[in-house]
Amino acid sequence: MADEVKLYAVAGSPFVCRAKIALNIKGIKYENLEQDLRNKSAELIKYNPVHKKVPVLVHNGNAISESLVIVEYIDDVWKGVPILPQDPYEKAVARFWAKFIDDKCIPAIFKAFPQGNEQTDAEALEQLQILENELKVKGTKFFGGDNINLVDIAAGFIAYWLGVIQEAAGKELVTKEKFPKLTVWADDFVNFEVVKEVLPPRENLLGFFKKRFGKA
Ligand SMILES: N[C@@H](CCC(=O)N[C@@H](CS)C(=O)NCC(=O)O)C(=O)O
Repeated sequence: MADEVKLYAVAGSPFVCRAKIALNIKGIKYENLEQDLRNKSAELIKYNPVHKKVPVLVHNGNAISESLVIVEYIDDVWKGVPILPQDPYEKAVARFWAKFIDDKCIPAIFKAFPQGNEQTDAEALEQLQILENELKVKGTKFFGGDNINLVDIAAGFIAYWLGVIQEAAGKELVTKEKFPKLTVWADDFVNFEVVKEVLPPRENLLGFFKKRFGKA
């Protein structure tokens, strides 16, 4: 019997996008179930009763929540192009950076926008500098080497959404001058075929954030 794969999603979410990239890497066909987060469906609440958030992947009736867990699940279930390193140490290192991005980087960026202050800006810049340094030390195109891996997928928010947020807020924290490696990486990431195919249109995101920041 063919696999039944459903993704509970919203179009502009960087977390949903992580799951979409992973599914695209593996070439998995799935049903995209767009959700209204202001009026959550009974199904979403049933499948993710703890957080009631998207993305939720439902594979043959089994629900998996949390985007990074979903990406790892997809990598475990479907062979083909790997998303996590095979070597246990390299795998642990990739999980470390993905967790750093979720626990430190993204929250710091959210605090710095739309306005923020000296302290929030300094905190966001400090976390981003750590990623900049990691790319410099690695000396590779992606965190994953020649190909994207879990870390690149986790950092997709920084590659794509952050630029949109900066434009919507009229505040530029990340510049080419301050973050040369991250800037080149971001460009390579958003133009990587399996990523490009699933990114939400920039105009839609910009409109969404302008409205949210009261700048529409
Ligand atoms: N840690 C979660 C975050 C997911 C998340 O924040 N999803 C947002 C959409 S971008 C959501 O569903 N929000 C609904 C809510 O907060 O009630 C993950 O990685 O999947």
